[in-house]
Amino acid sequence: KNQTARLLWFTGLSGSGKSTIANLVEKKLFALGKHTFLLDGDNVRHGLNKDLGFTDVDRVENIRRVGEVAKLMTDAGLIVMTAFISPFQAERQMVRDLFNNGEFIEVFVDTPLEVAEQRDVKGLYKKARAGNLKNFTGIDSPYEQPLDAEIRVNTVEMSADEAADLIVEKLMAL
Ligand code: GGZ
Repeated sequence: KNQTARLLWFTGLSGSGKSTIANLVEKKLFALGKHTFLLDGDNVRHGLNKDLGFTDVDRVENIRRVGEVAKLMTDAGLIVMTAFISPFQAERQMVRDLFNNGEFIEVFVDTPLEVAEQRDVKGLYKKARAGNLKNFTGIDSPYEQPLDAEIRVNTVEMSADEAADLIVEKLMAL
Protein backbone atom coordinates (compact mmCIF):
# COMPACT_ATOMS: atom_id res chain seq x y z
CA LYS A 1 0.00 0.00 0.00
CA ASN A 2 1.14 3.52 -0.83
CA GLN A 3 2.67 4.88 2.35
CA THR A 4 2.04 8.50 1.44
CA ALA A 5 -1.77 8.16 1.37
CA ARG A 6 -3.23 10.65 3.81
CA LEU A 7 -6.35 12.60 4.60
CA LEU A 8 -5.98 16.32 5.25
CA TRP A 9 -9.22 17.25 7.00
CA PHE A 10 -9.79 21.01 6.89
CA THR A 11 -12.25 22.42 9.41
CA GLY A 12 -13.30 26.01 10.06
CA LEU A 13 -16.11 28.51 9.76
CA SER A 14 -17.79 29.53 6.53
CA GLY A 15 -15.47 32.09 4.94
CA SER A 16 -12.49 30.97 7.02
CA GLY A 17 -10.48 30.18 3.89
CA LYS A 18 -10.65 26.36 3.91
CA SER A 19 -11.32 25.98 0.19
CA THR A 20 -8.85 28.66 -0.85
CA ILE A 21 -6.05 27.17 1.23
CA ALA A 22 -6.92 23.56 0.29
CA ASN A 23 -6.80 24.52 -3.41
CA LEU A 24 -3.35 26.05 -2.93
CA VAL A 25 -2.14 22.98 -1.04
CA GLU A 26 -3.39 20.81 -3.89
CA LYS A 27 -1.42 22.87 -6.44
CA LYS A 28 1.75 22.67 -4.36
CA LEU A 29 1.40 18.91 -3.88
CA PHE A 30 0.79 18.46 -7.61
CA ALA A 31 4.03 20.35 -8.26
CA LEU A 32 5.74 17.82 -5.97
CA GLY A 33 4.36 14.98 -8.09
CA LYS A 34 1.74 13.88 -5.56
CA HIS A 35 -1.63 12.45 -6.56
CA THR A 36 -4.38 14.30 -4.75
CA PHE A 37 -8.12 14.82 -4.67
CA LEU A 38 -10.10 17.64 -3.05
CA LEU A 39 -13.59 17.00 -1.74
CA ASP A 40 -15.62 20.11 -0.95
CA GLY A 41 -19.16 21.44 -0.99
CA ASP A 42 -18.95 22.10 -4.72
CA ASN A 43 -18.32 18.49 -5.73
CA VAL A 44 -20.15 16.75 -2.88
CA ARG A 45 -23.13 18.81 -1.75
CA HIS A 46 -24.36 19.19 -5.36
CA GLY A 47 -24.11 15.46 -6.07
CA LEU A 48 -23.70 12.64 -3.55
CA ASN A 49 -25.10 14.78 -0.73
CA LYS A 50 -27.67 16.89 -2.53
CA ASP A 51 -30.38 15.40 -0.31
CA LEU A 52 -28.77 17.04 2.74
CA GLY A 53 -29.22 20.52 4.20
CA PHE A 54 -27.83 22.27 7.26
CA THR A 55 -29.70 20.85 10.24
CA ASP A 56 -27.46 19.19 12.83
CA VAL A 57 -28.64 15.77 11.64
CA ASP A 58 -27.87 16.55 7.99
CA ARG A 59 -24.44 17.97 8.80
CA VAL A 60 -23.59 14.80 10.73
CA GLU A 61 -24.62 12.67 7.75
CA ASN A 62 -22.73 14.98 5.36
CA ILE A 63 -19.53 14.47 7.34
CA ARG A 64 -20.09 10.73 7.75
CA ARG A 65 -20.40 10.24 3.98
CA VAL A 66 -17.45 12.52 3.22
CA GLY A 67 -15.36 10.52 5.69
CA GLU A 68 -16.30 7.21 4.06
CA VAL A 69 -15.57 8.53 0.56
CA ALA A 70 -12.25 9.97 1.74
CA LYS A 71 -11.43 6.56 3.21
CA LEU A 72 -12.03 4.86 -0.15
CA MET A 73 -9.86 7.45 -1.89
CA THR A 74 -6.96 7.10 0.53
CA ASP A 75 -7.26 3.32 0.11
CA ALA A 76 -6.68 4.02 -3.60
CA GLY A 77 -3.43 5.73 -2.63
CA LEU A 78 -4.37 9.38 -2.95
CA ILE A 79 -3.61 12.31 -0.70
CA VAL A 80 -7.18 13.43 -0.03
CA MET A 81 -8.19 16.87 1.15
CA THR A 82 -11.64 17.75 2.46
CA ALA A 83 -12.94 21.27 3.00
CA PHE A 84 -16.13 21.20 5.06
CA ILE A 85 -17.07 23.26 8.10
CA SER A 86 -17.47 19.97 10.01
CA PRO A 87 -18.62 21.86 13.12
CA PHE A 88 -18.89 18.96 15.55
CA GLN A 89 -16.00 17.42 17.45
CA ALA A 90 -17.74 14.02 17.64
CA GLU A 91 -18.05 13.66 13.86
CA ARG A 92 -14.47 14.75 13.24
CA GLN A 93 -13.43 12.09 15.76
CA MET A 94 -15.66 9.54 14.01
CA VAL A 95 -13.83 10.18 10.73
CA ARG A 96 -10.45 10.11 12.50
CA ASP A 97 -11.35 6.67 13.85
CA LEU A 98 -11.76 5.33 10.29
CA PHE A 99 -8.05 5.88 9.71
CA ASN A 100 -4.81 4.42 10.97
CA ASN A 101 -2.64 6.47 13.30
CA GLY A 102 -1.00 9.31 11.41
CA GLU A 103 -3.17 9.01 8.29
CA PHE A 104 -5.79 11.52 9.43
CA ILE A 105 -4.44 15.03 9.70
CA GLU A 106 -6.81 17.65 11.05
CA VAL A 107 -6.17 21.17 9.76
CA PHE A 108 -7.88 23.88 11.77
CA VAL A 109 -8.32 26.98 9.64
CA ASP A 110 -8.54 29.33 12.59
CA THR A 111 -10.35 32.45 11.51
CA PRO A 112 -12.29 34.27 14.22
CA LEU A 113 -16.01 34.70 13.59
CA GLU A 114 -15.60 38.50 13.54
CA VAL A 115 -13.05 38.21 10.72
CA ALA A 116 -15.08 35.73 8.64
CA GLU A 117 -18.17 37.86 9.15
CA GLN A 118 -16.28 41.01 8.20
CA ARG A 119 -15.06 39.39 4.94
CA ASP A 120 -18.52 37.93 4.17
CA VAL A 121 -17.51 37.13 0.59
CA LYS A 122 -20.88 35.55 -0.25
CA GLY A 123 -23.08 37.79 1.92
CA LEU A 124 -24.27 34.77 3.90
CA TYR A 125 -23.46 36.21 7.35
CA LYS A 126 -25.50 39.30 6.51
CA LYS A 127 -28.40 37.07 5.47
CA ALA A 128 -28.08 35.00 8.63
CA ARG A 129 -27.95 38.10 10.87
CA ALA A 130 -31.08 39.36 9.16
CA GLY A 131 -32.82 36.07 9.94
CA ASN A 132 -33.06 35.05 6.30
CA LEU A 133 -30.74 32.05 6.57
CA LYS A 134 -31.45 29.67 9.43
CA ASN A 135 -28.95 27.39 11.20
CA PHE A 136 -25.95 29.36 10.02
CA THR A 137 -22.68 28.26 11.60
CA GLY A 138 -21.38 30.78 14.12
CA ILE A 139 -24.69 32.66 14.22
CA ASP A 140 -27.45 30.25 15.25
CA SER A 141 -25.64 26.94 14.79
CA PRO A 142 -22.54 25.94 16.76
CA TYR A 143 -18.92 25.53 15.74
CA GLU A 144 -16.88 23.40 18.12
CA GLN A 145 -13.22 24.36 17.77
CA PRO A 146 -10.78 21.48 17.47
CA LEU A 147 -8.52 21.05 20.49
CA ASP A 148 -6.34 18.35 18.98
CA ALA A 149 -5.73 19.44 15.39
CA GLU A 150 -2.37 18.33 13.99
CA ILE A 151 -2.06 21.63 12.12
CA ARG A 152 -3.53 25.01 12.93
CA VAL A 153 -3.26 28.00 10.63
CA ASN A 154 -4.01 31.50 11.79
CA THR A 155 -5.38 33.29 8.74
CA VAL A 156 -5.21 36.67 10.43
CA GLU A 157 -1.44 36.47 10.78
CA MET A 158 -0.64 34.80 7.47
CA SER A 159 -1.79 34.83 3.86
CA ALA A 160 -3.52 31.85 2.25
CA ASP A 161 -0.33 31.11 0.34
CA GLU A 162 1.78 31.15 3.52
CA ALA A 163 -0.78 28.91 5.23
CA ALA A 164 -0.61 26.46 2.31
CA ASP A 165 3.20 26.43 2.47
CA LEU A 166 3.06 25.69 6.19
CA ILE A 167 0.61 22.82 5.68
CA VAL A 168 2.70 21.21 2.92
CA GLU A 169 5.84 21.57 5.04
CA LYS A 170 4.17 19.94 8.06
CA LEU A 171 2.60 17.22 5.95
CA MET A 172 5.97 16.28 4.49
CA ALA A 173 7.52 16.20 7.97
CA LEU A 174 4.80 14.01 9.54
C1 GGZ B 1 -23.24 27.13 7.16
C2 GGZ B 1 -23.96 27.26 4.99
C3 GGZ B 1 -25.28 27.27 5.42
C4 GGZ B 1 -25.54 27.23 6.81
C5 GGZ B 1 -25.31 27.38 3.25
N1 GGZ B 1 -24.49 27.13 7.65
O1 GGZ B 1 -19.00 29.80 2.73
P1 GGZ B 1 -19.59 28.73 1.94
O2 GGZ B 1 -21.17 28.80 1.95
O3 GGZ B 1 -19.14 28.44 0.56
O4 GGZ B 1 -19.47 27.44 2.81
C6 GGZ B 1 -20.63 27.14 3.54
C7 GGZ B 1 -21.11 25.80 3.10
C8 GGZ B 1 -21.02 24.84 4.31
O5 GGZ B 1 -21.22 23.53 3.90
P2 GGZ B 1 -20.45 22.33 4.60
O6 GGZ B 1 -20.83 21.09 3.88
O7 GGZ B 1 -19.01 22.65 4.70
O8 GGZ B 1 -21.08 22.35 6.09
S1 GGZ B 1 -21.03 21.19 7.17
O9 GGZ B 1 -19.67 20.67 7.27
O10 GGZ B 1 -21.47 21.85 8.43
O11 GGZ B 1 -21.99 20.15 6.78
C9 GGZ B 1 -21.72 28.13 3.08
C10 GGZ B 1 -22.89 27.28 2.68
O12 GGZ B 1 -22.44 25.92 2.65
N2 GGZ B 1 -23.99 27.31 3.63
N3 GGZ B 1 -26.11 27.35 4.32
N4 GGZ B 1 -26.79 27.26 7.30
N5 GGZ B 1 -22.94 27.19 5.86
